[in-house]
Amino acid sequence: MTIDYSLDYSLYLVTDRGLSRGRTTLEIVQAAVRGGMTCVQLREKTCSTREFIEQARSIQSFLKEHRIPLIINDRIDVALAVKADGVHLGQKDMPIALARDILKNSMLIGISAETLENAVEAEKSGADYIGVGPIFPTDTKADAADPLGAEGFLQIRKAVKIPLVAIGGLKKENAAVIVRNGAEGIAVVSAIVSADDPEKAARELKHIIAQARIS
Ligand code: TZP
Ligand code: MG
Repeated sequence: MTIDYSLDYSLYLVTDRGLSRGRTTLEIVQAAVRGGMTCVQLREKTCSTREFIEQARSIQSFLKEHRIPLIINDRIDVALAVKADGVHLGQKDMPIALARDILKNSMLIGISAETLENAVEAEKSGADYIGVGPIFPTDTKADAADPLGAEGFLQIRKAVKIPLVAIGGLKKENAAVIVRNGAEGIAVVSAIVSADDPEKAARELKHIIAQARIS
């Protein structure tokens, strides 16, 4: 896939306006970038197509200045329209083969995996990375599958080679074990989006990730 800057999944922010306590997506993203966030997925589950595009545009120039990839959740049309760096697809979204046919190598494709089988299949189908989760219990996603736990994540790590971004209930207290179990990235919603101080939350998580990599 062609993207002009190097991909660093280390601290992957997934947005959620409903949880951001009145702060705009741009405010959350700017704070998270100051704290060391490396990749962002814009996740808009309820708004109109037009508003989704406006949300993407509201953060895109800032992200470009900071060479941070913008990944769009679910919507290939929105990703194409705003020339995002990637799209993230769940198990019920467009099948990756069709998505790749449309996107060719113009964009990253990330796939959500809730099971080992999902992850193996995603790798076989040519995903650029896999979002694995939920790892721990979470209130953020209403229809989340059963948590995989650190051990379930490790089994997936042993089965696939492409980058894995762990998601679901991740926070300061439990991120290190997942990094040590081989995650390229830690993805969070509430730990940053709902934090009193999103910049500090991002900085602390980034530090924990860096420490876990060398321990
Ligand atoms: N996919 C699996 S769990 C999840 C998503 C989008 C939500 C993660 O949110 P949080 O607040 O980081 O637990
Ligand atoms: Mg989806």
